[in-house]
Amino acid sequence: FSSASTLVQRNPSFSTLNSDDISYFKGLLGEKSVIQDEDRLETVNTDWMHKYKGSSKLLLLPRSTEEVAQILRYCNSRCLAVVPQGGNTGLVGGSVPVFDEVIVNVSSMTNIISFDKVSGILVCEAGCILENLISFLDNQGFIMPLDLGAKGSCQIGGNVSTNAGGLRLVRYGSLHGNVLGLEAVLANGDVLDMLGTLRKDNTGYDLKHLFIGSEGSLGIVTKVSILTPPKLSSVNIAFLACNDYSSCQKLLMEAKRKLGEILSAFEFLDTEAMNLVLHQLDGVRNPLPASMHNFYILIETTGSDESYNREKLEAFLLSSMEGGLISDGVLAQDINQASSFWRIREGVPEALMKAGAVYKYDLSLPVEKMYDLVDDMRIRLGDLATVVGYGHLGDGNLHLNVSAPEYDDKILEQIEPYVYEWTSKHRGSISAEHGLGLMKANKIYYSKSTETVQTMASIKKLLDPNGILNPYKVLPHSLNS
Ligand code: FAD
Ligand code: 2HG
Ligand code: ZN
Repeated sequence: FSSASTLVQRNPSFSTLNSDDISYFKGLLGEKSVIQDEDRLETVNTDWMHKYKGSSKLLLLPRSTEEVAQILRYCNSRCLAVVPQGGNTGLVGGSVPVFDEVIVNVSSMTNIISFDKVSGILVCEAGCILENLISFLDNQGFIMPLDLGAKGSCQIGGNVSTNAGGLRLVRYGSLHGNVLGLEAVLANGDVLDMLGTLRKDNTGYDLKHLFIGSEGSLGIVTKVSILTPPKLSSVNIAFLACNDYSSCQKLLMEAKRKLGEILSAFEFLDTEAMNLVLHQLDGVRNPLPASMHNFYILIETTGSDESYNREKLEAFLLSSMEGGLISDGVLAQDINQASSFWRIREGVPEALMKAGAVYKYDLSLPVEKMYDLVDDMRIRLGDLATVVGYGHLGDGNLHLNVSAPEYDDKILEQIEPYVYEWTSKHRGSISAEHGLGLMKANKIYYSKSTETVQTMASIKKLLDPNGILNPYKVLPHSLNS
């Protein structure tokens, strides 16, 4: 575990929970939604990686926006710090308390408020689990514009608050484009109704964007309005091998040009990532077993005409094979094979977890340079650890993971600040899609200018003057209280 106290000091202006507070919350929410049970608290105090651990004594489960508003109004007046938590699948230590913050989870808010079949606009409460929304929409003939490996646990409110990217961004773009509106509760309990369902609305500042990706530091998201694309009948998936990174890059350029509008995912993993998945996860096999390849690419196409799309994809694969860009490949023949390909790519985080200690870096970098960093890290770390590179190549997003039997300061010293400096030098982002959380709050300057960070801190002060919402996260600790 990362010991919170070595990273940051508890803000002394925050109060400590007392029995009057507990009585207040029980009166407001009822006994069942005020959780003090030790086992449940242990779970919600610990993040998905088992790397960050807080010591909260209270989990609150509001059922309505009004309850969220009353909780925050009370916490603000008492100066009690709060961590908004969703599915707790975040990977940067943002979703768990650092000290004794009160955890607020909108997991009981799971209503679908409306779905407009003409426009594809879905309005729902923030506690809806992503996979449930995917199933709901599937029945209506639509899909979510985002998909990620954590879909079975993450909540749409958490997705919006992290501005999650995921596996379909290359086709549908980010949540800044797809979220049409939201409702959020500010630290003082004020409810901001920005729950628009319009594609176009230029009436003043578009404040919803502040909440998309602000990781619970500006308000609790309670409702979301999201534009969903129709489900198209033809989906094809190819699992391909490339000998070198330069071929992966060229393949991406070709895919954008030749597959064009039907391209819906372009993901990659290197041989180390593939090895981990094969060794750590049950029932996974390499679809290209003839030999180990240096890189694997998963390409998905989605379109409305099966024969046209299949022809297009097959022609692309043939020309890529003839041009020497791919050394081997297989097209999924049925839905089971398709999901087995996805299982390999989506299984990498789980395989890394099972392998032991893991250091995660989620970087946006120019595609051309991206894999040089993985090579550099291998040289720096030698036998100390296994360096794994994979991610959303189509979006220029590298997931650099360093896996070792256990956490070791010697390893960390070889990685940081080297990775951040490297990224900054290439004008990349030190957080492409996972956020800053606790892990990278102090690293923000590698990707943002001083003036920009100051402006962020002013906005935080305006919306949350006591700094009760997700303290110690996102903004550098010097500006966070
Ligand atoms: P949590 O982890 O609970 O919280 C994340 C942050 O959002 C915290 O700062 C929290 O305070 C805040 N928050 C949560 N709910 C609310 C709310 N209602 N209001 C205000 N703030 C809130 N991420 C990607 O971007 N792309 C991926 O492809 C991807 N794949 C993943 C695969 C696996 C196996 C795992 C474990 C994680 C993956 N993630 C990915 C990271 C993670 O799933 C996402 O960040 C996700 O959006 C978090 O949602 P959550 O509901 O679990 O939020
Ligand atoms: C993914 O794309 C997730 O699989 C997790 O964003 C990335 O674990 C990681 O580094
Ligand atoms: Zn990812």
